Amino acid sequence: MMEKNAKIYVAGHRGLVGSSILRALDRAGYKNVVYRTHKELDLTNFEAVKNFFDRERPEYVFLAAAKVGGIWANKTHKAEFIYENLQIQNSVIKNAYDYGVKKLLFLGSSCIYPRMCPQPIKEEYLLSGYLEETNDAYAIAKISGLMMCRAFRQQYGVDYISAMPTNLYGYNDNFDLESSHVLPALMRKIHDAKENNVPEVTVWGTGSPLREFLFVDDLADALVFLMNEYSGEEHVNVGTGTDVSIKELAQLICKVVGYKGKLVFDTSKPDGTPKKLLDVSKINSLGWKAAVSLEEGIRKTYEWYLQEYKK
Ligand code: GFB
Repeated sequence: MMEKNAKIYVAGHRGLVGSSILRALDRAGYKNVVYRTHKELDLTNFEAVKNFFDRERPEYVFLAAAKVGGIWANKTHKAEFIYENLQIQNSVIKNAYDYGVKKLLFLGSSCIYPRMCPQPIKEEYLLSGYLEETNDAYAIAKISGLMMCRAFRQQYGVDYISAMPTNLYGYNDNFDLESSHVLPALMRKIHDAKENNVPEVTVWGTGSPLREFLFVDDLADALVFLMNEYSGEEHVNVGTGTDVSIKELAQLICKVVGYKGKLVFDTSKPDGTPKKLLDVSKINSLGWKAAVSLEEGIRKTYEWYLQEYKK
């Protein structure tokens, strides 16, 4: 268990995941949390990260900093995705080791698994086939981070663990239409269409791909839970165990937003992986389950979008 006064570093605290981890730690009574903005600390700079660890000496690290994006950003900015993520991981994981961090949690993504692997996806399917082409550079970086934690654990005996979340959404998400993931992109498009009385909304791809969506506050609870309860070499999937088609997702967002127009599908845009549903029996058997339904999570996110994002 992390002691309540332990010094905890959350890397990436302004992002979707990191900001949610801060809230979860606060709820759980952890008050000695350190973080830096990107401007204050460039995590791709090994020396800067070394100085930070030397000065702050955190005891626990949540590595939630990463360059992330949706299918289009991943497909068109592969160099940045592989370079920046490898640099961030190398800097943080190695310095955590050099400065005696007690425990580190690395965050991956469900796109690390082979494109056509059996569903639902068990942890053991990692590296059993070819990756999805639209996000292979990002996936290789994330697999390297996971492997680095495993290698450090094997060689040095340190307690570094990895969690693999499914597609995430929630407060502080990226709503930029080019670089975001599907859920915030569709929320923004559907909201704008409603506001401007536009009769139709364009959805990328065929609408048939299946995706599993986890509300980010559920993820953060799972991460604090894993930090306290799990200590193993194998990574742990974090998801809800159910998926929906992109068309069904779009229809659900229309319902929450109150939009009555038509959905049209732009098949010149990629579908990506046909199905990506995590097997969550491992984390469930450890004692954690997702609590927020997709409709409830979309409602909460839309309320946040109306109040906060629009500001
Ligand atoms: O969320 P998304 O960008 O990422 O797209 P992936 C999921 C599906 O939604 C794809 C479709 O089939 C998209 O074509 N889609 C429909 C849209 N309309 C839109 C839209 O307006 N914007 C976006 N972005 N998609 C990413 C990976 O894959 O998932 C990352 O590239 C990472 O590496 C992340 O793993 C979680 O689920 O396809």
